[in-house]
Amino acid sequence: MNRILDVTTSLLATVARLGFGEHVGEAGPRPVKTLTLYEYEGCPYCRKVREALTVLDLDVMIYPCPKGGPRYRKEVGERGGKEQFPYLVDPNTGEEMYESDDMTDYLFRQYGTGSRSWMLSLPILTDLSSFAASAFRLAGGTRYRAAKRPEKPLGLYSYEGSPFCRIVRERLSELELPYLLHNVGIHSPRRQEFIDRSGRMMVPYLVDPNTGEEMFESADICAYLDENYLLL
Ligand SMILES: N[C@@H](CCC(=O)N[C@@H](CS)C(=O)NCC(=O)O)C(=O)O
Repeated sequence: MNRILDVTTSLLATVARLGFGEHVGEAGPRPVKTLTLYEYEGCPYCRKVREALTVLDLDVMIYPCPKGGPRYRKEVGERGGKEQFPYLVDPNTGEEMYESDDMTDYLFRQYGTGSRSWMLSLPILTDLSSFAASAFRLAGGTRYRAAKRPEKPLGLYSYEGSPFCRIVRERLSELELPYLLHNVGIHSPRRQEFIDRSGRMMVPYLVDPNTGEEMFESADICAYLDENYLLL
């Protein structure tokens, strides 16, 4: 896709959700172990859960499950009984669940201050606006493209509402590359730690422990991922 169109449609996806998933909200207790989410970027229900994770300032291990993906879809079928996404695993409580609304409810109760944000609670409109966001992106991140499996999961500093981060998450999703998603939304207290590591506050920022590469710039990151993992 042409770069200007790519960024514009990604911005429109953020606007469709009124910028929700850009700022962190009030956080509650912090999990000791990292949560796991099976999802794919074009799925409107998965977006709601990722938004909640940004607002609650939580890291999450992402296993992308694009359509046609040979790896993690099966895993969900084996764990929960069906290949439906998103699927959340919380090793801190032993909870595993389908249903995005149950997940956002659970996350705000467990790691927030109780009730979930109104942007995730509007009857019809929440889902409709998330579908609109996916439509602006022509369901980017939905279809698997054959890729090498990395030995170690990658790392991505990101936040849900960033148009540039979305472009990278879509590519990670299409290539079915597992990654630790470090959410550093606006006003996240963890931003300083990120700046100490990377030198400045800018996302997306990719960390690849398989090659030792670390980099900013969504276009460069996508090119890097294609070059290192895409199988032609
Ligand atoms: N009510 C469920 C709906 C989930 C759902 O329909 N997910 C779709 C993706 S958007 C799915 O898993 N489709 C099967 C597939 O992708 O193979 C929720 O909110 O989590």
